Amino acid sequence: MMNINEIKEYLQKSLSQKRYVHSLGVAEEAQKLAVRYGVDSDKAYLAGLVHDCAKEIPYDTAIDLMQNKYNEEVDFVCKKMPRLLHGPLGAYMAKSEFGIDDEEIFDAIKYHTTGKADMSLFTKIIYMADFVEPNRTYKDAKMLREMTYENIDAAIIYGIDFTIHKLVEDGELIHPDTVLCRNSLV
Ligand code: DGI
Ligand code: FE
Ligand code: FE
Repeated sequence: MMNINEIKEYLQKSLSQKRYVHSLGVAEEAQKLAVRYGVDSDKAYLAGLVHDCAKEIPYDTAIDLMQNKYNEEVDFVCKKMPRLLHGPLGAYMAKSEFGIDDEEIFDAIKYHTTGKADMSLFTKIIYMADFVEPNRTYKDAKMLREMTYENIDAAIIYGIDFTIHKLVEDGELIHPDTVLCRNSLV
């Protein structure tokens, strides 16, 4: 496995400055949430750091890598909304590029955008750290950050409802995992 500094160097080269700063923010928020909820905080930092490693790969490359390098089917919604692919693709890349061989980290990166039914506490932490890291400045960020430390399930429902509202407003497709995630928590 690459060490943390090597991973940071790699990310600095492959992400915009803004996205890199976001990744550091997610790493730190995930670390704190891990302490709060009693899961491995070094592992949470690492997962947060790399969660968006595939974010700036062009969509046609992302689809090609998923299908032909990692032998994963790309579902209908992801074909129509290819930005959703950076989660699953990032999970594979964290393994193959950084040598991070850990099922919990793989799952957390894979589902960090949509969520999924019955998420592990570790996966929930990465999902919410992405939502409330310190560089997020939307109106409810502070409130949602506090909610995340108090009741992470309630915070996830709040976040998903916010996302679904926005998707409906914009006329976009809702991924089945987004719905399954919400249903499993409501
Ligand atoms: O990568 P980030 O910007 O840090 O955050 P993210 O991975 O959570 O991605 C957020 C984007 O993903 C946001 O524009 C909403 C979108 N998204 C989340 N769930 C769904 C979705 N887009 C579609 N089309 N369908 C979903 O179910
Ligand atoms: Fe993301
Ligand atoms: Fe992110």
